[in-house]
Amino acid sequence: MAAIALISDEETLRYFPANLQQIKAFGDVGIKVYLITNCESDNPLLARAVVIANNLNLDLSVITIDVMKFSPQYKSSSNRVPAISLMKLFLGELLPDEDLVLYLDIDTVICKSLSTLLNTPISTPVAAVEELSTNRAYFPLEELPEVYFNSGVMLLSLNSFRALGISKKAHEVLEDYDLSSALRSRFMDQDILNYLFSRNVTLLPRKYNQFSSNLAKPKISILLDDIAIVQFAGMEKPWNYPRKSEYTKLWISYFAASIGASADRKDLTIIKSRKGGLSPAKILVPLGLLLEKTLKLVRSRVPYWIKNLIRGI
Ligand SMILES: [Mn+2]
Repeated sequence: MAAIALISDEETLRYFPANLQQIKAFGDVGIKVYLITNCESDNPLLARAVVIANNLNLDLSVITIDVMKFSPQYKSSSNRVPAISLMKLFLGELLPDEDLVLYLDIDTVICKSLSTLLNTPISTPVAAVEELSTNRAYFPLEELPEVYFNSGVMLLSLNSFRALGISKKAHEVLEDYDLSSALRSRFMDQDILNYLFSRNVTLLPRKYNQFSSNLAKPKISILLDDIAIVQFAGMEKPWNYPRKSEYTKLWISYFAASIGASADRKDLTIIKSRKGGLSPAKILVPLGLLLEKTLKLVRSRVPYWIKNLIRGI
């Protein structure tokens, strides 16, 4: 059975208990869970996560890392994907005792049992869901990948990672300034993973990684009633978006259940801001989404050579 691995920086660590609650509900009994984080080991949110995992009877191992060791130019992309997501590239090295690992982003919501997925053997280093959006077309290198997958949910053969020397390859990519800046410019890890694996990936059924933004469209959501994992990819996160979608509500219920008595004021603000009242997120996030949409529209009308030129600057 695959273990589960999540990666969190200081900012998302607050929400990690919601992931634990979901893993408890839908992962197999005895499943191993890994949290990879760059937080100080005495961070109170980390201590809280450990207590919650204990209360849930989950086998959680925390791996604290110094990211500077892995990536010399450690900073987030223009798309605000946290820089720590680059650590996905080094999971083979970070989890030397594991072969098969299900990697999950913090912004995922599990809706159904993951038993089948966790027990799926794979013959490629990566198994993931294909992205049908235009992100493949925005791949920053001239040669587009054959298949373009999303890196928010991935089943990984870490044995293959180690056999193929992926950590070393990842270091080489990150140290090549031009290649690395291009590949990290939008999604940090995702374009690098596609660069490394797009010819060597198994596609998983779409139900294992459905974008919340697609589910907001009624025609699509009707077709998909067996969704196992929803991902809040992009700006809309279940903890910062006022829209009370089915899956946002589901996330809130997990989060509220997980923190229970250990909630502090900030957690309560997160939950309360969903129930009416004005929070900065209610104004800023829709504005941000509007800006994102406008930029997308503008970008889609700009010829490719200008984009390259801008990127060059
Ligand atoms: Mn994500």
